[in-house]
Amino acid sequence: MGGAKSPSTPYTSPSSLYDVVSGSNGGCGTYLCNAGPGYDGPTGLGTPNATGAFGGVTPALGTTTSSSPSTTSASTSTSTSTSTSTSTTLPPSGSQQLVVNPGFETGSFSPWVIVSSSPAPTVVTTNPNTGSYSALLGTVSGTDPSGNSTVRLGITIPSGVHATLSFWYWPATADVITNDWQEAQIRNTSGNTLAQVFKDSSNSHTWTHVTFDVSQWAGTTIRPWFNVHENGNGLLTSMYLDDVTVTTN
Ligand SMILES: [Ca+2]
Ligand SMILES: [Ca+2]
Repeated sequence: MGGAKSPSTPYTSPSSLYDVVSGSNGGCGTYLCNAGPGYDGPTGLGTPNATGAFGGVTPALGTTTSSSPSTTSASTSTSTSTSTSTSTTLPPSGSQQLVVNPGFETGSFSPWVIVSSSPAPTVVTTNPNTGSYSALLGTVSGTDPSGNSTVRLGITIPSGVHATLSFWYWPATADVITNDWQEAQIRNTSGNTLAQVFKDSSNSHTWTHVTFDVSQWAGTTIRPWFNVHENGNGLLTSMYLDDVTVTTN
């Protein structure tokens, strides 16, 4: 499982919360009394959708604004008083998680795109960071191919927002970085590299968290791109990948 989650984790996991978007418990006419999309006084960020907002598994994808069981003007009416809520620091409103199938919990890649297949990337159950599945790039046993094992996303970031790429990887290698490596890049829709997020030849056998600010590409479509390169010398390299999100605020 992943490491400790910060208190801000729920704000970065809107897909894990059933946002309560309607209802009112008073007449003050502001977010303090009226539920609405995103954060508001009566309902906060919403009711949990499983435990994803707190670091666990997030089964639902994208924003969830309806079909919540037992939401709730009644249960929230006692949670808000003007004396306490006026001191609340408001989180960013309208936060959105843009990656579909971020943790491979469908058991397959779609809508991820397999770019290179030496060897073919696979969705596996042997080493998840959260949930039951993760993606495996590169080779953990057998023959060392010469080539790349690569997957990517295509993410359109809305204009004018701040956005952060977040992912976890678990690397292993018996080789050196001049031969084999694990890496992530941001590419454009032509396949050109916009940024190298990380490049390593690590044998840490540890789930490692990476965040990367992608705000500069707001209003465009980017391709978060993940690769393991091997050189065919018999010394294997691999990387498990999980919980890949792009969150706006
Ligand atoms: Ca997973
Ligand atoms: Ca090698």
